[in-house]
Amino acid sequence: MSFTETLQSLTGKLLADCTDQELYLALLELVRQKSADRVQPVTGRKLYYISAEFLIGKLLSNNLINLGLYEEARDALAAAGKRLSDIEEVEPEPSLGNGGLGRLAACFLDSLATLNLPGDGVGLRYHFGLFHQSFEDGVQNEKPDPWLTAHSWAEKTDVTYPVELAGKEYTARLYKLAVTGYEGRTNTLNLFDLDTIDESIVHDGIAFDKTAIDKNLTLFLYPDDSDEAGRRLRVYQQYLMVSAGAQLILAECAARGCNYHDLADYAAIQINDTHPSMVIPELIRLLGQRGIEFEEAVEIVTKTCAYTNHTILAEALEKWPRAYLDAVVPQLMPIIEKLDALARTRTEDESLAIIDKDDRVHMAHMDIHFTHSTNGVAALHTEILKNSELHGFYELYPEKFNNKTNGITFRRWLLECDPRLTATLEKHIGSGFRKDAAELEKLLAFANDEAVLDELTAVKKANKAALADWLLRTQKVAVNPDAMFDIQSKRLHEYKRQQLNLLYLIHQYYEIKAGHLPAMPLVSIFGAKAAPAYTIAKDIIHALLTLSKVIAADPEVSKWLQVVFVENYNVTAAEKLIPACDLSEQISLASKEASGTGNMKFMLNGALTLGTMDGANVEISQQVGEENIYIFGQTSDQVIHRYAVGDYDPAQWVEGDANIRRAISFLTGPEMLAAGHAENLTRLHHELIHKDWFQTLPDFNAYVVRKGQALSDYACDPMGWRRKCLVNIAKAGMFSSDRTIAEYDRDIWHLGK
Ligand code: 26Y
Repeated sequence: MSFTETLQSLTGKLLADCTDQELYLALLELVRQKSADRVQPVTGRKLYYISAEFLIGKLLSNNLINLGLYEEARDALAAAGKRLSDIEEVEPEPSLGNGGLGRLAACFLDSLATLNLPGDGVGLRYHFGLFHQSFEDGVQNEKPDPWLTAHSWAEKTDVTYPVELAGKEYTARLYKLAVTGYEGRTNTLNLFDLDTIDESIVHDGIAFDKTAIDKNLTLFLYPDDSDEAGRRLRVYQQYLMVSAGAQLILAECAARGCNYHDLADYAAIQINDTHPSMVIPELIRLLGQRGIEFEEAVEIVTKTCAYTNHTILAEALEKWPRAYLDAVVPQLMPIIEKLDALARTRTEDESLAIIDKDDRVHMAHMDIHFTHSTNGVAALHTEILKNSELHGFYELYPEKFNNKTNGITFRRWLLECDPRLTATLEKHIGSGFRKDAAELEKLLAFANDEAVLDELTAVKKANKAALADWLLRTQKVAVNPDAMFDIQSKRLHEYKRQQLNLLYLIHQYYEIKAGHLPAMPLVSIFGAKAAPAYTIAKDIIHALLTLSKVIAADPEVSKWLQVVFVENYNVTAAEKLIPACDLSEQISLASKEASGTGNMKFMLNGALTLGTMDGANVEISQQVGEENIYIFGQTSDQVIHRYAVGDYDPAQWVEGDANIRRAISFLTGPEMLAAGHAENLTRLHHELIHKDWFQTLPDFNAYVVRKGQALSDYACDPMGWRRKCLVNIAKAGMFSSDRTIAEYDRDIWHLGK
């Protein structure tokens, strides 16, 4: 049967007569059948990647590419007058993650299946993923973001497990979502849910009654935990995930012949940050029920589990008040106490204990004591863990610490989102890079080939035109496609320093007014969601939206400068923005961004990075060489030192620097107050002058200079710029998640053996 005939047999109609919705469902069904053919039996050790977030994004195109059906589907549809891109729009995005950590988990699943490794995900089937963001009157508004339509990728199963929460029994039901690999096997993302969830209890945006656990437990992905009831609900969610997950793991291993004593020969469990940490005491409890004594259970679990740390921000290292755990998971507390006592026999250092003197349970401490591996997610991050944040643990267990620099799947972040670049690359270096990303280096042979450089420029130009169309259609803004496209897209957080970019834009506004024109026009594009309760983050969004209005209303400035804030930044929007970027903003305060993965996506798509020596930017800079990246600002050592001395006073920087003073004062000046809200602007102004916890002001001048350099290189030395872009693409191979997963497997998991 031809592809067209297969699809027609699924829809029962001629393709030309089908709606996009009907075609979407037929393709979904076809992908289901084809991916089922690639399920493989498991032998030896299998990975379970447990994570509260899997930010998988839309799946149709990704699955078609991985199954080798993309071109056929596109052409069959085109022959019937249909466009695959229209059909993609029918699919709702499953936004089951907040940002980098969740997207990393999704990239890892893709690479595991591509490398033919047995590795499944374990998580939760949230009914609403991360909230839908809209801007009203310059302010972020949150609404639920449904993705579970009648036909969803996640299929209901008959498998259920009992889970006891606060002394009451609930039934966790398993849903399975097929994970395809590129020319590889099909693995599974296991998602748990309750049958009793009631979507109708959501009111006024994303508010809901937080006490009715049977109705709300998996209603939402948690965007933050700013209130007590919300934090308690997180504990409920976490335990549902790990208890059902641990039961699934034990059942699968037993079915393959495991007698539980040899669990580590059947399973490797990766704990993605501290959210799934309760899997450690839960497994010990379940092994106990199966007749294994505490001491042996601890050994088995330590051999089976490994932990990844994704942050050094103290507020994100989970510490649960013992009272919460006593209330929600009383069955775990005696085990956690025994683990605490055991840990105390290994060290006298009170700061390494699991339960501290204020009766808080340190989840990361439990992970490090009772797993065999602790890894950071970029070289600098791991060094900071070893030398400062987790130094005491490093002294106790040096052999447990290792680095696994993050990566991204090139199937989604190159083949799918940038077909033009993919085709150009294939024309010159063949298609080997699809499976072996290191082959991108072959492109270096063309670094001085003007024809190839011109082709790459034409690709970027076409991608920018496509983004301009999309912005016009979805955001109702027109942008100048001949300007430099400068993009900062990531969660809104003070440490990521969107406010530094804001101050730069105000600075440029003044410079242009004073007749100091930039080397070329700049379109500065933002995409970011702020946690609903994160006041200052929302104030930064407001300031950017207000500045955007002020500039747009000023013809003198708007010829040179435009600020665009894209609504509802998500994976789908990222796939539009990234291929069209010239300059990638990676400007976190050095030492604060564990790795970053957006930085890798932009680089791979031929953008140059303007960044600090933070996270994986350090490794990007090593790969491309300092002449092919725009680095500025304090080093992590300088930042850590400034925090240690504790004498940073932003007011002094404001006093001592006329440019800083001018930019900050503008926030509460007449133009901004006329266009925005005094409350938000005044609060941000006050925060920057009196706190500036993430040291924006010491990096301000270096940032202005470096960004000016990038603009003038782009405008005045186009050949030089294009060569730098080529080097960035060619050197992106090391940031493939295939490389990352191969390293996890080599050093930690040893799958299939
Ligand atoms: C405790 C709870 C509120 C919480 C929820 C989500 C805490 C943290 C997170 C998410 C963290 C996260 O996304 N971290 C990012 O992980 C990426 C993948 O390793 C890194 O690239 C990125 O630098 C890091 O910020």
